[in-house]
Amino acid sequence: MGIIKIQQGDITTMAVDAIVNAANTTLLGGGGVDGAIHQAAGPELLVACQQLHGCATGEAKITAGYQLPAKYVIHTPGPIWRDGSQSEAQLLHNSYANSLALAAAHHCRTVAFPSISTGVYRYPLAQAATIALTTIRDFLLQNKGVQIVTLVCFDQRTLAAYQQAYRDVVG
Ligand code: AR6
Repeated sequence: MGIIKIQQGDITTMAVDAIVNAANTTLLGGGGVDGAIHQAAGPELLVACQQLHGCATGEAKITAGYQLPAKYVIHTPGPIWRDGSQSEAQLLHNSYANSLALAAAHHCRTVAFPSISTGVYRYPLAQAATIALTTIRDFLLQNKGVQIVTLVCFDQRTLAAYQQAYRDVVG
């Protein structure tokens, strides 16, 4: 089984095979981690994203990392939280699972995620962390390609939520 790591930091500095971007369905950039990734990768990333013609919520698409230390960026729009009855949990699961499947298909051994949907998209943090950890754990139990998945938490509150979910889900 692979390893799950949780750390505080800036995902744009991660020297891994792939970082995941909490994008929107246009894939044309935005604020938050999406803006930070585009800024650090340089303008070629936007040009590459323009060729992808968007992405449905919960799906994932891949580009190169350009000026980032990461080789690839995997772009996935997570769900916008409404009231929990709009398939938000399934869609957030899909974002993690489809990103990991795409990483494995591109022979990535190391993958880093931000906390998808818990910023501008307002997904409740503890619930999102549990879905993230459960989906990543289940993927690593079955998949022999991806070896290390790092959850990069931008702030202390997010770090604490993912550490708690790790204790609950992984043990
Ligand atoms: N490294 C790691 N995590 C970060 C970074 C960073 N450099 N910057 C912010 N975060 P958000 P969402 C954290 O809002 O909720 C964009 O405009 C942030 O603190 O970036 O999925 C897109 O274009 C939070 O914990 O993503 C979409 O329109 C987490 O990343 C929309 O926001 C996610 O917050 C997506 O919203």
